[in-house]
Amino acid sequence: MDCLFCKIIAGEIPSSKVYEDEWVYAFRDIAPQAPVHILIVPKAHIASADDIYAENASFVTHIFEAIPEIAKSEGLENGYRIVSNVGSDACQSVKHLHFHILGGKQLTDTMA
Ligand code: DGP
Repeated sequence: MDCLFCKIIAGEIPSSKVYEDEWVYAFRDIAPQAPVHILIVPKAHIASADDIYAENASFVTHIFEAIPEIAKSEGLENGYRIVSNVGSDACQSVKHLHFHILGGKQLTDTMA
């Protein structure tokens, strides 16, 4: 499968790793939009939040267990934002489920 994030998970494309376990991989976004901008992805190929089912939902559970650990290690004690773009209206550019973790500054109060 020709998936950029699958290749990053496999180490075929270099990335700045922040966190990894059996289920998830987290790395720094190549074009950060905040002082801390991390992407966290499931190690299984799930195209987007539209493709989460009972059979693969445990990957998402593990993502949300890892996020607070990552936020703590990045010093985001004042808060952070989690974003997942789904489909073209949301400008999803990589078709592998990912959650942006954004923080390290006062974020705007608008999201769209
Ligand atoms: P989205 O628009 O939600 O699909 O976000 C995709 C993000 O992926 C975008 O913020 C830029 C990031 N990105 C794209 N290619 C690479 C890459 O090769 N390496 C890293 N670290 N991030 C990438």
